[in-house]
Amino acid sequence: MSAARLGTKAALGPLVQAPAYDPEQRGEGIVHLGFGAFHRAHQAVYTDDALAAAPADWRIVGVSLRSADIAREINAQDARYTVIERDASGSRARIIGAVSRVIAADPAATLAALCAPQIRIVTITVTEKGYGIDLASHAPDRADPAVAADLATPEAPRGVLGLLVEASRLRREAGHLPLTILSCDNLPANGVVLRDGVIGFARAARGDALAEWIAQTIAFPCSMVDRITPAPSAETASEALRLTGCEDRAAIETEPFVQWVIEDSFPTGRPQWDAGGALFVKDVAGYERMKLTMLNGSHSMLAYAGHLTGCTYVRDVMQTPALAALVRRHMAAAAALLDPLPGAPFDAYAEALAQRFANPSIAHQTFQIATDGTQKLPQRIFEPALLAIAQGRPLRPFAFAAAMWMRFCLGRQDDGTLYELRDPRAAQIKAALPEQPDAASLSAALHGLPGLIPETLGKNPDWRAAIEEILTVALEQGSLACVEQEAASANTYSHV
Ligand code: CS2
Repeated sequence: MSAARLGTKAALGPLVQAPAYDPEQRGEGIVHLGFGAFHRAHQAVYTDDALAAAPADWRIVGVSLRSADIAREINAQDARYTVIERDASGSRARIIGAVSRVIAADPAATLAALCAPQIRIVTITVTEKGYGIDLASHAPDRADPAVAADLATPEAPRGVLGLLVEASRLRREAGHLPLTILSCDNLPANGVVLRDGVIGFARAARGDALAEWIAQTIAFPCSMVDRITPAPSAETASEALRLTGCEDRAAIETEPFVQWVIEDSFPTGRPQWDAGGALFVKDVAGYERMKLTMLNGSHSMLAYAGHLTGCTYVRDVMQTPALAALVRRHMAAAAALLDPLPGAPFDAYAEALAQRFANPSIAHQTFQIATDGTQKLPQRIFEPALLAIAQGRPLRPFAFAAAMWMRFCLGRQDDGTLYELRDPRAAQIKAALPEQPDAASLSAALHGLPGLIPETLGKNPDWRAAIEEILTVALEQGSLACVEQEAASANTYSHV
């Protein structure tokens, strides 16, 4: 007999943690844009804890902006899904009740949800590229197709900025409470970036009055989010079945660790996310820099170096001594640039990160992390590199990460195996690549991409020399030799 589908009526296995409240008795209060695995493993879990702690109306209306699949599957399960936490000690399953329904790639229904009077918060996980904001100037990126379309027809928006601005306009007209808009993506000062993008879009699409009203009325708190969540696989679904006894086509797997640091600026109220361990602070910047440069920075480095040397998963990287040493070197170099953070010693943080990366039960693909390098490297690698130059600290670890990305951009492993370059600027990268790349021509071509590598960094002779030296070894002796030589000399360089 086939197993029952997960839902309000499904019988659960004895070891599963079910919602500690009656989800159907809680109303909606949040719209979430970008209903992917990370949201299901992170903000939705915190909201589930908040709903269990206090009887308030904060269930989430999920919005899947691009695909209809997840909405169809999860709505068929009364929006219930399984979160599986995995580590070396085993797997634990929990059913989340915090989501009320999911809207599938339907802009009109999304706008209607954003305008509903009971909604007070919009949370967002759309990845770095999903906002349509130029990250250097914080202006709406008119080359982004959704931004361009929404500027032409602001009354029928489909992109993030267009939806937020039109919803703000309509709510203002209707006299509803303004929304609080909370970005949960890995961007530095994510709330500030989003605020500037939304105000810029409002000014361009609707004029100064709406832009000013948004600037005066709407809060855009910054937040730092963290939970390593691989894309769910067929194994995730079979593990969910084993643990819950139910078929679940929206299950996700993740690590036990979870962290959320949020700027406490919610004029129209918020869930008790602190019940799930969220930390509300005045200023998120220190936490954000620590996470972006130590975790995400070393992640990007190991993704490129790992993929090129045949490590499919992050855990494989941590089993490879040379790569693991480079991960630790990178974290130490990033930590050295940070202002001290009370209560968060960076060496302990680095040690915990190394343990998390090594989690043998999490299959986090290096290729997944390697996507969208042009959107990730500025805040993860280039900004810390500039800081290292300014402070006279080691530059080499950041140059190594950048060189590995450049080598990765060639789209082939040392044995000739080809892979796809997944990046919104992939076409530009390919067009810029030299036909017969050597270290100098490859580095020059990628330094020439407009607006990517900061000019002061690109003009720094130490940076350029380090990148060319690393690329020369990678291209002439192979990626593995390059990684091994880099690790062998790491002690020397760490004092440069
Ligand atoms: C990763 C992040 O894919 C990536 O670029 O670095 O998604 C990382 O796993 C999360 O930020 C962890 O919180």
